[in-house]
Amino acid sequence: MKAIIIGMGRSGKCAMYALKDLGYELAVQDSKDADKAEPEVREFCREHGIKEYYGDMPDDFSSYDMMVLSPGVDPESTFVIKAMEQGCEIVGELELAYRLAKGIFVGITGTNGKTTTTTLVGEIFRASGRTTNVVGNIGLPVISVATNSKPEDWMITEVSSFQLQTVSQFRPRVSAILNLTPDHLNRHHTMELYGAAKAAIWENQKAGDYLVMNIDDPVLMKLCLYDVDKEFKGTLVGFSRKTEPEVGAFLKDDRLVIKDEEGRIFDLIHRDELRIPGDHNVENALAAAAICFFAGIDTETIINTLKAFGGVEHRLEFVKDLSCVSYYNDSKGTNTDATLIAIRALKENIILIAGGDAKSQDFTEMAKELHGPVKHVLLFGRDRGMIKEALDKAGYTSYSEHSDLGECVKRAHEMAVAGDKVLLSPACASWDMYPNFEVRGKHFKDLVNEL
Ligand code: UMA
Repeated sequence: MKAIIIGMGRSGKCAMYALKDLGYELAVQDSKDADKAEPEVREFCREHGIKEYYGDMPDDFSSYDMMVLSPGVDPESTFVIKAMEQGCEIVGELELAYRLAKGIFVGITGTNGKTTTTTLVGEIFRASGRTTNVVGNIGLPVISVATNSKPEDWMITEVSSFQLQTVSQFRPRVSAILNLTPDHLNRHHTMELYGAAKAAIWENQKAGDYLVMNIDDPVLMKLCLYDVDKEFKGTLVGFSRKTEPEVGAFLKDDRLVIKDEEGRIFDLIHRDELRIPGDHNVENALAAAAICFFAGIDTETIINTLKAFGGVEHRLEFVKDLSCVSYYNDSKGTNTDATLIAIRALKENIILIAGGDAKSQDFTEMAKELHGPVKHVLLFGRDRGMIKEALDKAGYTSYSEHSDLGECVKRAHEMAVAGDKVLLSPACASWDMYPNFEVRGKHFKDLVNEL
C-alpha cells in the first residue's frame, strides 16, 4: 500500500510512524519550507527512504492508494479533489486511527467545553479502573495510541469539526455534542455546514450506542440533529440545566441527577460541590456524568471524581493573586462564545486581554456584553482591529491597543486595583503569533509570574 500524508504537525508525524510500522510505502507533504520542517521528521524520512515534499505537491496522485489529511488541512483544497479524482482514498487522521484501533471509542465534540468534558470523562474512566487513553483534539493524536490499543481499552476522544469532516466509518460507542456556536466559519463557511460536520459524530452509530446532547441548545438541536429520529439507531440521551430529559442528566433542585432508560433517578451531587466554576461547567459535568453512566460506570465513581475534579490548564485557569488582583489564563478561549463564558463565570471587575487570529468571526455580540462586567479591554494580535471596530460600534470606549501580550500584561498590572480580575481570553486563535494556544497560555503565565 502506498500513502501520502499531508501536514507534518503532530497528527501527520504520528500517522507517518504508524503507517511505516505497518509497512506502507510513504510520501509526506507540508506547505511550509523544508528548512522549517521538524528535524525529527526529516531524519526519519531520510532513514526510511520516505519522499518529502515541502511547499509544492506531487504532480500526480494516481500512484497513491491513500491520502491522509491532518485536521488543519482543508479537505476542499484543489489538490485533495484532484487526488480523489485520481482514485486516491481521502482519510483524515481520526478516521485512519479509528480503523487501526481495537479499543472502544467515546467521541466528544461541540464548540466549547470539549477539553474540560473530555478530561473529566477520562478521569472518571481511570478512576473506574478501565484502561483509558485521553486523545484527539485535546493534544495527543489518536493515531499515536491506536495501533497498540486492546479491545478492552477505552479511547476517550476530543473530536473537532475539522476531524469530523474526513470521517466515513468512525463510530463511537458513546458520542456527545456539547453545544454549537459560531466558530471556524472560515473553514466551514456557514453554521449549517459547521453543524453538519459535527453531525458526523453520530451518523454511523447503531443500536446499543448512545448519543449525548445538550437539549438546552436549540441551534445544536436544529443543525446537528436533523433527521436524527429517522437515521439514529442508538439511544438518545439529553443533558440539561433547565428541563428534565426523557433519558439523561439534569439539574433537580440544583442537584446533578441522572435518569436511566427505565425512568429511575440517580442522585449525584449538589452543583456547589463542583470545584469548576460557572453554569457552563455544570453543563460539562452533566455531559460527562451522562457519558460515563451510559458507558456503564457506577455512580459512586462518577460522584467521587466530579467532587475532586479541579479543571484543566488554559481553561479559566487561576494563575495567581498579586496585591488582591487575580490573574486567569483562558488561552483556550479561541472564539467569542468561549470568551463570553469566561466573562460570565468571573462576573465583574474584569480587565480583559483579547486578540489574535480572528478566523473571520463577528465580534459585535461579544462587544455588546462587555458593558458592565469588563472594566477595560487590552487588545493585541494581528486582528485586534476587528475587535476594536466592534467595540466602537457597541459604544464601548475603555480599551487600548498593544503590540504584544507582554505589553498587555504590563499595562493590566499597572491599571488593576484590589478586587480586579485580569483575564486572558483572546476570543481568537493564537496562530498569528504563537504555534498554538498552549504556548500562548504558558507565555501569559510566565509573564504574570514575572510581575
Ligand atoms: N499544514 C499543511 N497544509 C495545510 C495546513 C497545515 O501542510 O493546508 C501543515 C502545517 O504547516 C503544519 C501542520 O500541517 O506543519 C499542522 O497540522 P495541523 O494543523 O493539522 O495540526 P496538528 O499539529 O496535527 O494538530 C492537530 C490539531 N490542529 C488543528 O486542528 C488545527 C490539534 O488541535 C490537535 O490537538 C492535534 O491535531 C492532535 O489531534 C488544536 C486546534 O487548534 C488544539 N484545534 C482546533 C480547535 O480546537 O479549535 C480545531
